[in-house]
Amino acid sequence: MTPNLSNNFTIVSKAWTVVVLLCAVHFTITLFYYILHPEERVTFLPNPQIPLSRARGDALAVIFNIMQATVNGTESPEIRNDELQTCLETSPLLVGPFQVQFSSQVTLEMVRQENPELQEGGRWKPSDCIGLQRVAIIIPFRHRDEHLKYWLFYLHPLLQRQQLDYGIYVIEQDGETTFNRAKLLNVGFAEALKEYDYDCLVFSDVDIIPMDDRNIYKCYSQPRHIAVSMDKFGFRLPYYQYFGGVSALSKEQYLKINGLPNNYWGWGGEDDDIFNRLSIKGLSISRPNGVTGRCRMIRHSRDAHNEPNPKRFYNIAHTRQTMEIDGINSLKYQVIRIVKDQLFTKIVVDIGRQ
Ligand code: BGN
Repeated sequence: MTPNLSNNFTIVSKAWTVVVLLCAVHFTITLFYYILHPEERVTFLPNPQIPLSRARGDALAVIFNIMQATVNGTESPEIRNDELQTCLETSPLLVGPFQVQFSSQVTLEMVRQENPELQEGGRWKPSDCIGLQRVAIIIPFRHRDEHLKYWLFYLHPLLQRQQLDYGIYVIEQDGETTFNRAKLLNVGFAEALKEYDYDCLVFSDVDIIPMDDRNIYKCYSQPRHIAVSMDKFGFRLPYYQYFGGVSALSKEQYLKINGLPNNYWGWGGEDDDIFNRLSIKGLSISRPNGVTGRCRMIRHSRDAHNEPNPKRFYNIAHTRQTMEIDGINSLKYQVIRIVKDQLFTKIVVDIGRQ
């Protein structure tokens, strides 16, 4: 190598060393600043309402979690309850319409594994914000385990994306006496409220699955009809007053109408009675639009011991006379047993007979 070239090489090599040292100093200062000024960090983060672990592909979030753990001296940064803010009015986790099909093999064990965050009894609430409402989902039930599997498979993830503080209550009618849907729903109201201070009750048939998570399973200023656009009815309301399938009432709305009727034994009419109660008390019905409100119903043959109720026509013509004496204020039942599963609370109940 000529002396000139050798000199040039030494100068370039020294310059590089200086550049590398400067970068190291800059990185160290930035790192210290980042650790010592946590308040400056949030601006770099995705929406704080999105659980950081779930904001898939966000490497910054992962680094943030690790650094936060280092600063706090803990492995997993727990957010204290008194520091939580109410979740956003519209959950950022919603995906909109999704596929619902009943052909795939679903097992309860699979659903349990896919929902590891569930508390015993099918309870869940967001960990990074306060759920908008405390919602008890009440499902009247008998001999429909096959349907319940699908319901849990689709609804648990949906309710979590909706960021609700919720619990699932399956109310099973004991014995083989004629089925009474509305009375079971009343039992669900009474039992769920013994457990937690729910402010909203969603009454859902076990065979109805929503197809869009923007159809929120919560309460509104007016009673909410949720199953407004079912495949079974050609994705439209069968009639304007229809309030069946899935509907939501706040505790106040429910008490204002003295709960639901107890005297509809067999299929049909109890949902029309509830509609009558609401309109007699001057309440109106709130509904999602026909696209957001799309639902699938699991096809099945008619259940045994749930024949069409011949008294339903007479009953719905007399709601005004019966509603004050028949409802939550006259409810009588006997709890046979309570089963706490990871996915739901099942309450087996003797509600008597017609
Ligand atoms: C109606 C039933 C409802 C049922 C809907 C949809 C009655 C009362 C007498 C007219 N009402 O006819 O209970 O939810 O169909 O299936 O039968």
